[in-house]
Amino acid sequence: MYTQSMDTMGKDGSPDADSRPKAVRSTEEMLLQQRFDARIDDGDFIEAKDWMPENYRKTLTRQISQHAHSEIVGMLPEGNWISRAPTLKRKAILLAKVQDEGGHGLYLYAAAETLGQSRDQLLDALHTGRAKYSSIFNYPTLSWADIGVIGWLVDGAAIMNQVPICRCSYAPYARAMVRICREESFHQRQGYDALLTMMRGTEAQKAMVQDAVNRWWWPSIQMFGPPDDQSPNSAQSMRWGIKRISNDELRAKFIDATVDQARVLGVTLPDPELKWNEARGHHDHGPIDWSEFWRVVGGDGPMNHERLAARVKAWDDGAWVREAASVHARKQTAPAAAAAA
Ligand code: FAQ
Repeated sequence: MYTQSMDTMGKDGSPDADSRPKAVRSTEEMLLQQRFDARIDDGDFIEAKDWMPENYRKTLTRQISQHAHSEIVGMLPEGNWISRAPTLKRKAILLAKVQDEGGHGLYLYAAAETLGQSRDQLLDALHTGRAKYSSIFNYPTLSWADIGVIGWLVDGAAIMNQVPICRCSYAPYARAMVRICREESFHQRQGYDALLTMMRGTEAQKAMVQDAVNRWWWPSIQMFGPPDDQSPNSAQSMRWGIKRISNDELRAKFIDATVDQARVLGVTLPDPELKWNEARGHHDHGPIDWSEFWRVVGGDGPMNHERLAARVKAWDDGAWVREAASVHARKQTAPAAAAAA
C-alpha cells in the first residue's frame, strides 16, 4: 500500500528522475536541491508530492512514525486504569483521552505514509524493535494519581514539544499537529484537575499525588530528548525546519511553566537544586540521569517488554479483522472490475 509520493512518473507524466541518465539526473537534482533549500529558507511548506532530499524524507519518516508509535503505546499505561477509575465522570474522561491518543496515532501514521512507507511497514518496525517510541511509556502506572500526573506532566511536556511542530516545514505533519495539540491541551487540564481534587482530599490522597510526582518528574523532563550537544539529529532537523526549538530550550520552558503549577497544586518537585536563575531567565536544575534515559530507550526500562508484547498481541489478535476487511474490499471492487472487462 504505497501513497502518491511513491509515484514512478514525474508530474508531467515523464519517467521519474531515477530512470534518467546519471549526469542529467545530478544536474537536475542540484537545481531541485537549490529550489528546496530556498523554499525552506523562505519558511515555505513542503507537500507530499514536492521534490525533497532523500534524507529529509528519511528523517521525517523516522520522527513521525516514532511519534505515531508513542501515541499508541502511550494508550497502554492509561488504558490500564479505565476499569478502575474512581467515578463515572473520571472514567468517561479517561476513555475519551485514551481514544484521542489512538486517533493521534492514526493521523500520524497517515502523515508518515505520505512519505512513501506503508502503515504495515511502519508497524513492523515497531513490532520488531527497529523503531523507537517515547521513553516515558516504559514506566508503570501504580496508582490513580499516576493518571492525573500523566495528564499534567506527560501531556504537558508533549504540548510544549508539539506546538512548534504545527509550524514544521512538512505540511502533512504540521496539519496533523494542529488538532493533536488542541486535544493534548484538554488532556493536560483534565490531569491537573484530577490532581487538584486529590490534593483537596485526605492525607493519603495527597501522599499518593506526591509519590506519583516523585516517580514521573525525571522521566517527563527526559521526554524532550538528549541535551543539544548530544543530539545527533537536531542540527539538521533545525536547518530543515522540522524542529523549530531545541531539546534543551523546550525542556527549560517546560520546567519554568511547571514550577508555578506545582506550587498551586501544593506538591514538591523532587529536585532540591531547582532554583530560578535571573541571569539565564530559566530555572537551574539538578543533573538528569542520562544513563537511565539511554537504558530505557535501549529497551531495558521497567515496562519495555510488557509494552511491546501488548502491541504485538493486539496486532496478532486483529489479524482476522484486517483479513475480513480486505476480503470485503475485494468483493466491493470485483463486480466493477468484471463489468469493465
Ligand atoms: N524517547 O537527535 P535526537 C505523547 C531518540 S507523544 C525515545 O534529539 P530527534 C502523547 C531519538 O529518536 C510523545 N527516544 O532526536 C501522549 C534519536 O534516536 P534515532 C512523543 C528518544 O528526533 C501523552 C536519539 O534519541 N513525542 O507523549 C527520545 O531530533 C500521554 C537522539 O535524539 C514525539 O515523538 C525519547 N524521549 O529529537 C500519548 C514528538 N528522545 O531515531 C499518550 C515528535 C530522543 O536517531 C499519553 N518528536 N530519542 O535512532 C520529536 O520532537 C523528536 O523526535 C524528539 C527527539 C524531541 C523526541
